[in-house]
Amino acid sequence: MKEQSIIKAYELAKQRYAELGVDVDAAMEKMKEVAISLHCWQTDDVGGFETPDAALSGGGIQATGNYPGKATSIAEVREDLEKVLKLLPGNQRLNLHAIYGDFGGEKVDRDQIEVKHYQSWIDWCKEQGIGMDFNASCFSHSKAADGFTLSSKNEENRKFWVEHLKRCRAISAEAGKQLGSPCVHNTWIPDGSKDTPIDRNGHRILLKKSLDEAMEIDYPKEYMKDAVESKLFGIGMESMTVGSHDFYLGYAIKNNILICLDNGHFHPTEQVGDKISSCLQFVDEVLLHVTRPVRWDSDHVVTLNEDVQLIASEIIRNDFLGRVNIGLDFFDASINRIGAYVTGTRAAQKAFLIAMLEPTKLLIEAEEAGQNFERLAMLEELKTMPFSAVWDYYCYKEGVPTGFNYIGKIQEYEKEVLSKR
Ligand code: RNT
Ligand code: ZN
Repeated sequence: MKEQSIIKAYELAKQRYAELGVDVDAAMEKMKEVAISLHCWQTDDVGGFETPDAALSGGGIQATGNYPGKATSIAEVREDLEKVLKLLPGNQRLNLHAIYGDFGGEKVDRDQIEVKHYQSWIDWCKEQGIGMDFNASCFSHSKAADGFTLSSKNEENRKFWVEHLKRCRAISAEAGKQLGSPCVHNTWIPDGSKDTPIDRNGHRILLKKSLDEAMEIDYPKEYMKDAVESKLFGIGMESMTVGSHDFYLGYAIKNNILICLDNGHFHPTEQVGDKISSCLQFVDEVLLHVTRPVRWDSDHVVTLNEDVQLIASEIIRNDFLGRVNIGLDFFDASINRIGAYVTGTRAAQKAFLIAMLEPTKLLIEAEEAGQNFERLAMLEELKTMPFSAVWDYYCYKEGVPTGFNYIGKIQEYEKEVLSKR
C-alpha cells in the first residue's frame, strides 16, 4: 500500500469519526495500554521441550493438523516469536508454559523445576522489552494419565501436582521481579470424568485443598498474580469437570485472585464479554484467554467476530483495561503457525481499536432515553465505518506491515525459515 493513500484514507476516516465526537488519535494512543500476552504454545502445538519426544496428550486439549514448519527447539520458538513481534503493532507480553523450560537436555520432572530452567526465557523477555506470564503444565504427563491432577485421590500424584504449582508460582514471582512487571500465573487442570461420576464433591474438596496448599505463600502483587481457569468440559471429560466455572469463580472471590475466562470454555450461547462486568464486581482483576471455539473448545485462530468484539467493547466502555489481563489461547497446527499467530493477534487488536472508536456516550444517551431503534441503527452503521483506514494508519505509524501486506512477509518467512526445518 502506498504511503500517500494510507495517509489520505486516514485523514478522511478521522473526519468521519470526528463527526461522531470520536478522537481517532486518542484511540491510537490508548492502544498502548493494550498488552496482549502471546501464548508460546501456538509455535509447536503445545508440545514443549521437556523430553526429546514431548507431545501433547490427555486432558481434552487437542491440536489438529500437521502443517510443516513447527518449532522444534527453544531457539526456534524464540525465532518465531521474534518474527511475530515484528509483524504486530502495539505491546505484547510472553505467555510461557512450564513445559517450555530450558532444561538443556536434562530430564527435570515437574516437581523439580526451578527458576534456573526459565532464566533464559526471562532474559529473552528482558531483551525484547516485554513482560512474562506463566502457566503450570498439568497435562501430558504420566501422573495425569488417569484424568486427575490437583484433585487426584492418589495422594502421591496430588502432592506431585501441588509441588509443581508451588514451584511455578515461585518462578512466576521471580520473573515478575526481574522484569519489573507482574507475572500472571494461570492454573488450568484437565481433571474430570468421561462418564457420570459419583464423587464430584470429593474431587472438588481435594482441588480446593490442593490450591490452598500450593498458594500458601503470598507473593507481592508487583511480582506475581494468581489466576484460575475454569472449563465446561473437555474431550474425554464430557461428564464432569472438577474445575468448573462455579468452582473457580467461588475460589477466586474467596481468595481475591484472578478468574481466567477462556471464551472456548462455556456453552456456545454464553458470551465471555457479558461475564467481565459480573466478575469485576467481585474480584479485582480477570485474565482472558481469547480464542475461537468452533462448535466446541476447538481453539481456532481468533477472528474479528462478535464474541471477541463484545469482549473488547466491554473492557473499553467500562475503562477496565487496568483490571483485565489479555491472553490468547489458540493453536492451529493445520496452517502456517506464524500466520495463524499474527492473524489471530491482529484480530484481537482490531477489536480493541474498534472498541476505542465507538461513540459510547451517544449510544448510552440513546439507551437511557429508551431509543432502542436508534441504538440498534447506530451499532449497525458503526460496523461499516472506515475502520480499515485507521487500522492501516496505526500499523503504518507503528512501523509494521499494513493491511494485506503482512501475508507476504509470512510467506517469505515460510520460504526462508519454516520450510527448512
Ligand atoms: C485448556 C485451557 C488451557 C490450555 C493452555 C495450553 O482447555 O484453555 O488454557 O489451552 O493452558
Ligand atoms: Zn485457556
